[in-house]
Amino acid sequence: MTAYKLTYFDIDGGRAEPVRIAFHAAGVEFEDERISFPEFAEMRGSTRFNSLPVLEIDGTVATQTNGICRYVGKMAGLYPQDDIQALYCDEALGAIEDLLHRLVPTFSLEGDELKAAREELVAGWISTFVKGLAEILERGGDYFADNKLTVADLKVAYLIQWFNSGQLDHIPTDLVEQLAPALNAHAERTMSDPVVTSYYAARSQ
Ligand SMILES: N[C@@H](CCC(=O)N[C@@H](CS)C(=O)NCC(=O)O)C(=O)O
Repeated sequence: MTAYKLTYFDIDGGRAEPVRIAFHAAGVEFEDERISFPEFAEMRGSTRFNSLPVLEIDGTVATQTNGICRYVGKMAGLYPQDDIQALYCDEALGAIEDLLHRLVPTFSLEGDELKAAREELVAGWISTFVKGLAEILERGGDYFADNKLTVADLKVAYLIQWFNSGQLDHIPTDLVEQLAPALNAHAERTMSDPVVTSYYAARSQ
C-alpha cells in the first residue's frame, strides 16, 4: 500500500484542507502531519521552496498545492475527467493561488501600513478576483466545474469563508455578500456537502 504523508500547519483550513478532505473522500489513508508555526520556522529552510504543504508519497517529496489537489482529487472523484471541465476547475484553483500571492505579503505589515495595503487590495485585486470567481461560478452553475463538487469548490469555499470570518483586518466581512452573494451561497452549499461534513465528523471522533 502506498504511504502518503501530508505536512501542513495545524489549522482546519488553508492550502492543505481540500487535500485532506479529498484523501478522506477517496477512502485513502494518509499521515496528517500538523506542525506549529514555530516548528515551521525551524524546518522552513529544509523544505523544498521553503513552504508547505508537502506531500510525501512512499517517502518521495512533492510540492505545489494545486498539483497535489489534482492528484488526490482524481483519487476521490473530485477532479473532472473531461478536459474542458478540468480547465474550468484549474482556472478557479489557479485564481485562488494568484490572489493568495497578493494577499500574503500584507501579513508582515502592521498598523497604518497594513490598513492602507488591505484597503488597496479590497478596492483592487480582491474585488477583481471575487468578481472573476463569481463569473466562473455562473458559467458552471451550482459548482465551478463538472456540475458537481470538485477540489475547486473546496478551495474557493475556504477562501470565501476566510474573507467573511473577520480574521483578516480591514477586509470587510460583508465584502463578498456585497460583490458576489452567489459565492456565499456556493460556500454554504460546499460546506454542507456530505464530502465535507463526513470529513469533520470523522475528524471529531
Ligand atoms: N506555490 C506554493 C505556495 C505555498 C505557500 O506559499 N505556502 C505557505 C503556507 S500556506 C507557506 O509555506 N509560507 C511560508 C513562507 O513563505 O515562509 C503552493 O502552491 O504550494
